[in-house]
Amino acid sequence: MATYVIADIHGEYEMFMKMLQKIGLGEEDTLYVLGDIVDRGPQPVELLMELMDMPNAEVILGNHELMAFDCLDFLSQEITEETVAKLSAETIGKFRSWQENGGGTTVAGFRRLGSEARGDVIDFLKDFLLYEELEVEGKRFVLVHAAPTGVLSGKPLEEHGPSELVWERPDYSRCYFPDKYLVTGHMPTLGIEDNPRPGYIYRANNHIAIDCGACFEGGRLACLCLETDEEFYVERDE
Ligand SMILES: [Mn+2]
Repeated sequence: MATYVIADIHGEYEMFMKMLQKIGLGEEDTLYVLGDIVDRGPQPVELLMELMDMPNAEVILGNHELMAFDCLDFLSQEITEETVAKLSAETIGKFRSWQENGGGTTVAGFRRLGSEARGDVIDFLKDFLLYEELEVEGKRFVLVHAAPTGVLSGKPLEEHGPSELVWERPDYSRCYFPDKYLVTGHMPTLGIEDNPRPGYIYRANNHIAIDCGACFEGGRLACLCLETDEEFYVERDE
């Protein structure tokens, strides 16, 4: 029985399937997906459908799911005079900023689905966890997409709302939880200053950063086993 964490797959369905093979995920194992499943890469909706069918996958919200969710509900409606009239400046603004952040592949995949499957995708997105706390082999972990904004100023983790957990880049020079490891995605380790191994899992001050930039040139998909601390990687051209 092993516990794995992965993050920021961003539509890289093929790389994800290779990773499942590589770690040999069994029925007794659990895979936590720390958000940003959708957008950027070529097959985000296929990836969502795959995860939906995996009984041992636990999905945690990312900023890209948050952006998608706001818009997909609207997109799945029939286009009528009434729905067009409801197209507020706010909705249009949200849609535009999502598209500027790589939402195109998610919209394309969503459009290919029938109405029942669209409903299933939206229901699935509604059920994403905001974060998870775990104890594995005596070590405690907080799994969350990005930095919990208020923790450093004393706000309890459980009082954070969705948008307070998915946007902020962690400050790796500070320790958020002295007695727990903070495992996050969101910030590709390619871009972490002073990272001796850009593009691989990064550790400092009880942080474990696992977004290794699967959808970016020079990046790869990473997965970490919490029991053994073993790191697994799938290269972009593997
Ligand atoms: Mn993110």
